[in-house]
Amino acid sequence: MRRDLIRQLLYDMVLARLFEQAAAEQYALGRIAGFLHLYPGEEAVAVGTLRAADPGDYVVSTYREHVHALVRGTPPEAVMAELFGKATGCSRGYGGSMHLFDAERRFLGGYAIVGETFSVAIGVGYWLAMNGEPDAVLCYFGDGAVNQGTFHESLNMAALWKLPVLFVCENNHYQIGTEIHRHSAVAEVWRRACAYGMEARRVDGMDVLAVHEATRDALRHVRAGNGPYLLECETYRFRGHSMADADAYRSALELAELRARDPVEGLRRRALAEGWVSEEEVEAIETRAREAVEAAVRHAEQAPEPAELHRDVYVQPVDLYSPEIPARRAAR
Ligand SMILES: Cc1ncc(C[n+]2csc(CCOP(=O)(O)OP(=O)(O)O)c2C)c(N)n1
Ligand SMILES: [Mg+2]
Repeated sequence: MRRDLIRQLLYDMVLARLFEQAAAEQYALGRIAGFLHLYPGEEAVAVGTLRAADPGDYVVSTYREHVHALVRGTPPEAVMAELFGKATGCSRGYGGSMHLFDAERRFLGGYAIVGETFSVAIGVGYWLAMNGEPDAVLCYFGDGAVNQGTFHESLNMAALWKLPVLFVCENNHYQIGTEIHRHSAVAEVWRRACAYGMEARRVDGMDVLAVHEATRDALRHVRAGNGPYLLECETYRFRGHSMADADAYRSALELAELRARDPVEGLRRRALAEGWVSEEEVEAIETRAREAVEAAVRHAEQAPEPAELHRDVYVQPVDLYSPEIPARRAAR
């Protein structure tokens, strides 16, 4: 195993975990508005797939996409500032948590609509195929998206026209509070690709090395002109669906069993046991990641608001805290 790759994966995994923990804290402090969907438990999927991709490949992700942007290389400052809605965010503060965008790194979003990523990805794939470009598209989606019409329509077109798209299912077994076997007649997502004559497989999404290897194989298939591929990564989220979710639909036993398979801890343990990294190297990696997240939060706190937030938007300025408001309401 290449030691530099292991160190990179470990850094990405630790950074992902710490970044999301910091985002949860900042949300609780009221500095992040709107919905916030976090990734702890699922890190091996974004890290394993994106570290196996080439920098020229395009990425289309869902609303649970902070880690995808980070692994792609968007600076943590630019991601955190976007969550804060600040001008230095990667979408200049206009997008927020669900709409990260970084054209320079071919990170094409951040989509809040379930099933929206498929049609964007096949559009890019079509363009790549038409122009004979060597790049591929990585298209992320949750288990909850596979009963949307766009899933089937896009898989059909991608297979028919042999588009260079790698469909990556982040199967965390839940669509908000609904477990997959309650919403899907066929709960093994990878098997659905067979209906379109598409190559597919399932991989342990809690094991970053397994995800990395499976992605390399899948992308080799795609780049060779064989058409699209569907990779189902079986994973689990450790937190609620979003910060607004009380997470009351899972048993403590279920959570405890899956937390015991923590993908960040798993990689750290294995890398040490195999002698791929030393204790000192792990410590240095963790320190570097912690400092990067702290710097990102400091940056986001101090960054300016988007200058043009209210331009072209009709607003009737109202001071909600004015003593006149309750008086006006009472008079109505
Ligand atoms: C078309 C559409 N319907 C409903 C919603 C509301 N919604 C937001 S997330 C979500 C669950 C999606 O679950 P899944 O695809 O498994 O992704 P996960 O959140 O588990 O990563 C739903 C139903 C939406 N955003 N878009
Ligand atoms: Mg899900």
